[in-house]
Amino acid sequence: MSRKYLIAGNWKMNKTPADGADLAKEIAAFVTKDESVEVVICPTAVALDRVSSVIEGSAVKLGAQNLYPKASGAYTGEISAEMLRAVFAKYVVLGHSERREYFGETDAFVNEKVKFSLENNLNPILCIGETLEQREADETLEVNKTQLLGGLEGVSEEDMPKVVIAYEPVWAIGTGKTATPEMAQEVHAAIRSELAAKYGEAVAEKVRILYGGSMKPANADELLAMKDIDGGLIGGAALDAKSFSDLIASAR
Ligand code: 3PY
Repeated sequence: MSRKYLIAGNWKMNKTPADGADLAKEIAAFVTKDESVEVVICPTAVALDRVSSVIEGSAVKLGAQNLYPKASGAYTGEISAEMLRAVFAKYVVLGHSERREYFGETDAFVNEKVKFSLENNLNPILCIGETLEQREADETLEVNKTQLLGGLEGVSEEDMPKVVIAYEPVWAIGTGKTATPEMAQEVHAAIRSELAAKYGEAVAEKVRILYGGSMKPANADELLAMKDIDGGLIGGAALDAKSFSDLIASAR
């Protein structure tokens, strides 16, 4: 497989800038310059600048947790792509289920953000995933297909290698429950085949599909062993240097 594993820490609304800087320092010390795994950390907006300074010159990359799809202006509380680039962010998490659930983000809005991030040289990590109710109603593949294709509407074939997909079953987020490797692989394979149908096999083979939802050192090896799982978008286990470095080690 030619895809490089990606381990991305989604810190959510945790860590002050000072605490984030301490954690980033520990992570940067662990990640080597010739790292076989791509490592990204996504602090809160107020910690981005400080964390960026700490990881400067290391192999750790910076990601943001959101952006607003307009260049600038009267959008109180929002953050632009230019601001993210100014702190050297490379990635941006978009469409996380928490944003869909608590902030009413729709596929159409997530799609605007995905396109805007690509136009502004930021790599989107597009999150998709079904709820427990949807899984129990046997709608898993359909729901993920709708969110995937909705989020990628109008994204060109040339841009696709810059896009990362994160499959995060909502019922496995913050619950301690994880999809079994086989359950996750089934959805990852379906995502890749949707990508192949839309963009062709060669493009689909290049796109990294991360698993998210209570990925931790105890289950990472078996998840990462699956053919179509190319890394993880990590929640709680990314907040601790030891568990995050164990996850990186699992991906090496
Ligand atoms: C989790 O693992 O809890 C996540 O939501 C990662 O984004």
